[in-house]
Amino acid sequence: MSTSYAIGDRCFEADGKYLALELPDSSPLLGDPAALRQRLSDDGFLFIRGFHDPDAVLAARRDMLHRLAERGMLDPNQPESDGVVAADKRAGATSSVRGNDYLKTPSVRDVLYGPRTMKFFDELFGQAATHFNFEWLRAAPPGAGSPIHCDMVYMGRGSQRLLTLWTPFGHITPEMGPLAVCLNSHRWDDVIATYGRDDVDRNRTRGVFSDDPAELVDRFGGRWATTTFEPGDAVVLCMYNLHASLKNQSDRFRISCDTRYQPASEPLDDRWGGDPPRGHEVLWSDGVELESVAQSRVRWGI
Ligand SMILES: O=C(O)CCC(=O)C(=O)O
Ligand SMILES: [Fe+2]
Repeated sequence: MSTSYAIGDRCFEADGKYLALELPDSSPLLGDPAALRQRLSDDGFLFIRGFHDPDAVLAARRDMLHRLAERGMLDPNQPESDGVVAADKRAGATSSVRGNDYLKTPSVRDVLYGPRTMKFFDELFGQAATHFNFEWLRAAPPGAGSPIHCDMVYMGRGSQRLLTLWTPFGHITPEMGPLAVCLNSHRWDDVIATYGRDDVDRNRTRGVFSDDPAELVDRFGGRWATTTFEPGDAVVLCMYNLHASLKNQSDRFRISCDTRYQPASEPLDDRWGGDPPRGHEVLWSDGVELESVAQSRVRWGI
């Protein structure tokens, strides 16, 4: 087991100044929407063990692994249930959220949009909830990791009460590159008032706030935090929480999905509501030139 983890190109020791391998656990608040709302506003996220039915999550995982195996993505000499990536699929693979529709099985949708999940958001919003029609499904191979961002810049044209749900499909250790949240980042007003007002398609950016995870600790006073996730666990994120993922240092796919929920009565960002959803008009176009993070930082003045 390695005790050093990476976000982007920076390595951090476990449970040091930069990275905690522990997330505050909000599961005891389940069933108390007012307390959950308060915790979400205080912390910028909720980590809830047993959010989903673990058996349903494992059934969906089995279906996805089977489809990955059918496509030759898994090592045929290892148990399919381990999700070990085929040797010839490791190098240069990405964890793109596009082209993954074949993994979005009915069992996956049942977990993400079934009655248990929708009831949670109905109660949290205090009114009927709805969801986007796009699932950011990630089968992240060895070496992959997500950059530092908040979600607002990708989906901010509709309801401002939008929330993200990050669902790990299986047992995900820190070695496997899970979601990492930056504690306190939802309170950084200067960041929210500049970077947080961007729209990746309008501003032609990748949506990344910084390429240096240490900067968020040393300069802004945050701390990165993640944990070992079990089937059934989930994280609810507010739109201004800065997060990333650790780099996947294992030989397995890290399979997770992020989905979005909002009050049904509020407008939906028109990129994500259609069937099929339109998606990013600029970010996902071929050949567009995007502003670098360094250029964006000058524009934001931070
Ligand atoms: O799973 C990841 O790598 C990133 C997740 C994320 O950005 C999100 O849930 O909004
Ligand atoms: Fe995100």
